[in-house]
Amino acid sequence: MKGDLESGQPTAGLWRRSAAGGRNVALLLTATVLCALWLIVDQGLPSQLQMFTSAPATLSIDHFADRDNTRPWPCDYAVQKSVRERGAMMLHSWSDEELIKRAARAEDILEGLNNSTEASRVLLKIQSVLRCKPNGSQNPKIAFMFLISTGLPLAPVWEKFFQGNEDLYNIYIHGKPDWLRRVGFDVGMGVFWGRVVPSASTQRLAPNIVEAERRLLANALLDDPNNEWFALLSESCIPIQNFHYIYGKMNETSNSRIDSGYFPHSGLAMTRWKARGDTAMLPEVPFSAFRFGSQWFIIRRRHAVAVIRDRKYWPKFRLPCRRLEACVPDEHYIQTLIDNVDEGSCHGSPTFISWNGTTGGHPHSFGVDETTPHLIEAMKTQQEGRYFFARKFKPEALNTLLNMTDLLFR
Ligand SMILES: *[C@@H]1O[C@H](CO)[C@@H](O)[C@H](O)[C@H]1NC(C)=O
Ligand SMILES: *[C@@H]1O[C@H](CO)[C@@H](O)[C@H](O)[C@H]1NC(C)=O
Ligand SMILES: *[C@@H]1O[C@H](CO)[C@@H](O)[C@H](O)[C@H]1NC(C)=O
Ligand SMILES: *[C@@H]1O[C@H](CO)[C@@H](O)[C@H](O)[C@H]1NC(C)=O
Ligand SMILES: *[C@@H]1O[C@H](CO)[C@@H](O)[C@H](O)[C@H]1NC(C)=O
Ligand SMILES: CC(=O)N[C@H]1CO[C@H](CO)[C@@H](O)[C@@H]1O
Repeated sequence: MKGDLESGQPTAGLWRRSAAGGRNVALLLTATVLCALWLIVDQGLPSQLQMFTSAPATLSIDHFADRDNTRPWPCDYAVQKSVRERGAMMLHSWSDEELIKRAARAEDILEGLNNSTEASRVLLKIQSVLRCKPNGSQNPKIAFMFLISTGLPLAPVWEKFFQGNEDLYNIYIHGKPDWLRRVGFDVGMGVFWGRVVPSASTQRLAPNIVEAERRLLANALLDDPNNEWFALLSESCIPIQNFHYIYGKMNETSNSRIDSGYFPHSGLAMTRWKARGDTAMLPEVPFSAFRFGSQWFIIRRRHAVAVIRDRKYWPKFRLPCRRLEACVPDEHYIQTLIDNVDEGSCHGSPTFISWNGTTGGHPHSFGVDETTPHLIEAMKTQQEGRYFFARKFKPEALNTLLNMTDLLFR
């Protein structure tokens, strides 16, 4: 299934049970609970729920369309639950450009930058979505954004991590469209069920990895105005601190946690900067503005918003490379953007990675035998507990890790 990205059209599809057999056929439907509710309210209830059981190729929904200004917008917990149970999330078929434009516009309204009459109506809707969140919780939340290829083998570790913190987080998953359609997620995936955002193919080292990151950020921004922190994670990643430790650490500063180094004398940094052409990054991104760091971050809402509002840096970082492996935009783009718009706010990656004895640019992957209490303890206490997450762990390490959750989440 090529062409999702090339055509600029995110996949439309639907998670549903196959009529023929017990197996789940996963088709990806693009929806936010937010948009789904808007759609439902705009078009009447409850017959429109049928929409979630068939798989239209495209849906034309105007996020801000308001066909009946006078109708109150009910906070109907049952409707929300029903939408979730069907696994539908992110019900939209917008191009990336449209998605990002809408997320930026919604943010303008939330921040009071747009106070037109139309905007105040939209704000009322956003606020009633807020009240629609489980029992009206207004807590700041962490958006856990999983950038995966073919599954979440360590999901049971995450389930334990999330347990008891339902009001304090949201989950978003970006996967390989082919795989999602073929296998996908099942209700058995617990908290991960129904959390997939419209996804498109990605290749290692290519700009489309960053497109996936921007897509995750835009969906998470739109989905819940209470999302205050945005963590990017991979399928081989585990949490190595308990939920409250991470929440508390993020809540006590206004900074983001992302690697953003400046290496004025590094040949590699210079090679990467020049990889699109000797002067291709000029004038927007002089070498002195160019930053280098790990892809894995947890950033504040204002920084996530800076990414989707950005029109200065992304057009440069998405330029084609002279050689595919030369640019690595996921190690430069967000790092450069945040450090330039908000200097000194980056404070290093939250994710422990081991480069011990590795080749080919892949970090070390811990197997069963290496996954010992000693290793976990060393990761947890490294640099006074600065790491929240660790990668990479092999799927086989799952049971060993589950056996150690007391230590992991001490
Ligand atoms: C809308 O915002 C502008 C600029 O911030 C301000 O000048 C104007 O008074 C505002 N209008 C209303 C109705 O609040
Ligand atoms: C303000 O928000 C409304 C509703 O989303 C939108 O139609 C309008 O274009 C926005 N105005 C500006 C100046 O962005
Ligand atoms: C987050 O920080 C605010 C302000 O410092 C504080 O009032 C609040 O209790 C903190 N929340 C949590 C869950 O720690
Ligand atoms: C790195 O690998 C070497 C050899 O395999 C091993 O002796 C050493 O303990 C490892 N270091 C870390 C930090 O894992
Ligand atoms: C789990 O821990 C118990 C007791 O410490 C041990 O006997 C068992 O082998 C462990 N299982 C795995 C899969 O590590
Ligand atoms: C924790 C809690 O109070 N949950 C309640 C939230 O609201 C729904 C719907 O009203 C209840 O069913 C839950 O028990």
